[in-house]
Amino acid sequence: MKLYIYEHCPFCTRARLALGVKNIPYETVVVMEGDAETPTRLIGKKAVPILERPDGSHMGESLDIVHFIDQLDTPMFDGPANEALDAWGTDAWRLGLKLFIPRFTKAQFAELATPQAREAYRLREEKAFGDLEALLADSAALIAEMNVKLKVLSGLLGEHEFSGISDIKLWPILRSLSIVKGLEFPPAVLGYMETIEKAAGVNLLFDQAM
Ligand SMILES: N[C@@H](CCC(=O)N[C@@H](CS)C(=O)NCC(=O)O)C(=O)O
Repeated sequence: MKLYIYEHCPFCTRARLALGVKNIPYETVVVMEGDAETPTRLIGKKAVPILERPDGSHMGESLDIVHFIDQLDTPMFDGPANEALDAWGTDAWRLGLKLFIPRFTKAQFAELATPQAREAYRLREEKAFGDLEALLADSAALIAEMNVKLKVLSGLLGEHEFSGISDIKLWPILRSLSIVKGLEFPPAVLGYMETIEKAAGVNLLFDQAM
């Protein structure tokens, strides 16, 4: 199977995570930012992730892809959600975006490998989030706020291990946050992030934290 992605995209990470922890072989195809033609040809709109199924057809929507992947062998993600983790993710998402989006526009990702692609991405995010430099200038306050939330998450995680759909939603948010220098990931949160990184074969972004 082929998975069309942007490397930075948290929704794409959900699908990569599901394939990785289920040990299902797949090929990734990075769609360049600014390339509307490829996704539109495959699913009729400009969005990733896109899965090419074994029969050659294509599907979008990360959670639909995860569900499809899950049904290919013994299901892992069809149990009850962890409502506390889901609620944490919903609450942390808006603040998280303000931290990781401006950094993503400056980071090293294959979909940003040309100046045109990087500019297309910067413009897309500027349209959605406003002045990205102003968000970066506000980092200290945003980081302090997120550090409080990470402590709360640490209490929720405790001894929790990867067990289902709530992890498929939570881990990509934490991966995205790993590009933010100055965030303090409590040991329980960091352990969770690193264990899943190894199990799924999807990299965290600490090596390019800024
Ligand atoms: N609901 C979709 C959301 C996917 C999504 O928003 N993907 C972003 C990338 S992170 C995207 O493709 N944006 C449109 C664009 O590139 O213009 C899903 O869960 O798959």
